[in-house]
Amino acid sequence: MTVTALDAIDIPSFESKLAILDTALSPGLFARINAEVAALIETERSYLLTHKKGGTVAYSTLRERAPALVGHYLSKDLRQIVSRIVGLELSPTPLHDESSCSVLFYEKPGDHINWNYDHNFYRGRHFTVLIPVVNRGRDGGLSAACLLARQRGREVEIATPPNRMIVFEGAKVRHKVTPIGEGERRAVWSMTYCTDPRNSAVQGVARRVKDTAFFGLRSLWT
Ligand SMILES: O=C(O)CCC(=O)C(=O)O
Repeated sequence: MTVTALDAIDIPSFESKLAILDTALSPGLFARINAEVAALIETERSYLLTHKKGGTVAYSTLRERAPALVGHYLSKDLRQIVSRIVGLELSPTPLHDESSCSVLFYEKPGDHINWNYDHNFYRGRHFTVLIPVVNRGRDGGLSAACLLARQRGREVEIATPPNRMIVFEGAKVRHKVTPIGEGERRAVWSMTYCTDPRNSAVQGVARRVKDTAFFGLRSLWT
């Protein structure tokens, strides 16, 4: 078993459409994934004015360069854990969706993501899973970047130390990431799962337009 064993997990409540597991992966698997992320030097920096500043490595690149990470996204182990947390049977989202499995890099001062929902381009309900891989401040602690979520009319701060797992329904939970500071680095592995990953023609076009903004023109023909 590469993840924390399902039986050993105290399944957190998903009542607020957001749940946290303190340890996502076994130490051995986390070390392999950490090494793959460290090797992803060519990040694709995207600047979406007022929305996002930071780099994103797309699913198609990860499939070539991060086999442990992609293998784990597609594994039964992880899918079962996330399904148990949300209380629904989930599948990975399709290979042609660049957001299905990606790594977000925050590496220059000011890199951040503004308040957003993760739009759902599928027939079923759609869930986001985050596993922070790197989160390093200048003093050896965590970076200044905070993941904030709107919960019951309040902003809740969610700590993102490496190897935590945050599961939320991104289309319903508004969230943002505050800027990192000078000399800091944060890398977050982001995945999506869905109860029904089919989409209509209109949803397919909307997904391509979104991927083009985040991942570049190649998304138009994937
Ligand atoms: O970097 C993070 O903590 C996740 C950010 C994210 O998924 C988002 O804001 O849409």
